[in-house]
Amino acid sequence: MKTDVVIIGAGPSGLMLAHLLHAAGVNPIVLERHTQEHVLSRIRAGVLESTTTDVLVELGIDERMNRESLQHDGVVFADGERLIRIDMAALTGRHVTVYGQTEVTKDLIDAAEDRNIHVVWESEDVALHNVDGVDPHITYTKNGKEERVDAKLIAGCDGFHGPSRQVISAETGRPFELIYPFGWLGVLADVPPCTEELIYANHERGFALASMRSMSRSRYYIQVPLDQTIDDWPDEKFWDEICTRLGPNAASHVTRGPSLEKSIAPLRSFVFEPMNHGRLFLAGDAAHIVPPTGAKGLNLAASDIVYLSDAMIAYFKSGDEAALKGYSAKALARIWKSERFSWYLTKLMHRFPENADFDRRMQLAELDYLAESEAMQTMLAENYVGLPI
Ligand code: FAS
Ligand code: PHB
Repeated sequence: MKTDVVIIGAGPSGLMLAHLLHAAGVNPIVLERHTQEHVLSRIRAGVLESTTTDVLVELGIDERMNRESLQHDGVVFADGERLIRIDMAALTGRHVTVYGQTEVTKDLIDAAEDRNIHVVWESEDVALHNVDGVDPHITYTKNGKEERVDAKLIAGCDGFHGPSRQVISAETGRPFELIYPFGWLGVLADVPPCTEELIYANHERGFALASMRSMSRSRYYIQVPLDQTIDDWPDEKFWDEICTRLGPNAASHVTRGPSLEKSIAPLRSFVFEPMNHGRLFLAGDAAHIVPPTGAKGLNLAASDIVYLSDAMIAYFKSGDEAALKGYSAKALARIWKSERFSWYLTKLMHRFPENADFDRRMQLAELDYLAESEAMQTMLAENYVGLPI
């Protein structure tokens, strides 16, 4: 088979790219190792920048999001004593949208079926060949039969553990990585949220986050040591801990209930440079990872895809390769600024095992400054709603 673009991975990156290319008359094929059900079972991001919602609006896939999402004009930071609300709308004129990644992915999948975008689910043993040669192509196995797709361009949208980044040699590309000495235990529960806007808490026992998917479904997180598992956290113990860390004001509004999903995710900051090699272009988690503290992961994937789809469409429409050549540098400029913000918030809001008492005082002084300084609140707000694309 021959096609314009092979996209590896049907997560948000791969699906957004497939839709944008298809809408421009470029012919993509998406290869996804798992089933739709498996992809939709992953509980991940919850906060969307306008970078991401604008893609869904442009594609006309925003109807359910407009109906079911929540608009948040502010975000709250807690230091164990008080709640510090950052009025993002007043400071930046912008807001964030609360609509789970699962819902975004479902809308993209449903629309791909309606628009006959070619997605091959359960494509196994995906391998990339000659990405910098004369015949770049992909092989994979489907129902036990080996297939080959020759493509003009290849998009590596296969996440942190996918094969795309692996084909770029150490002589050609390099990683930058920081691994944090803790993880996030996340719980999803069909109970009303304890707050109307997200609360990020820095408590002496550790970080906590009160988020949501709707006004009847809550998403909570607590920082946990890396040697713990979900078996260490039965529901009641989790509810007790989240109430302690959020502080008495928020805790008084927490509704307890059975967990629908409970998982622990490790935290890392990771960037791979460059994001291209030959006819292969990386996007999303295949090229970078942020700690979820800044709610940037999914939104960075969206900005990569806006840049990459524009560049690919220019190439197929006019043969112009300039934007393809400039893709990596352009995407990395925004990626590194979001990496900084996510790293900064993670350092500010978590207890680090080696944290001396002095470090804790530095965190509390920073939060004290946040409470008093419009300049610092504006810095935080403009990063949280999303830097310009
Ligand atoms: P994804 O990982 O979502 O998708 C990659 C796709 O490629 C997957 O469907 C995978 O099955 C497929 N694939 C992999 N290998 C393949 C192969 N060999 N062949 C074919 N297909 C292959 N971000 C936030 O903003 N907030 C959060 O709270 C948050 N929480 C997260 C929790 C976890 C546990 C993880 C892992 C990530 C979290 N993220 C969060 C980040 C997350 O939302 C990502 O940024 C987002 O999924 C990026 O989308 P993709 O780049 O499409 O990568
Ligand atoms: C979520 O709702 O899953 C969520 C929200 C904000 C974050 C991280 C996760 O920073």
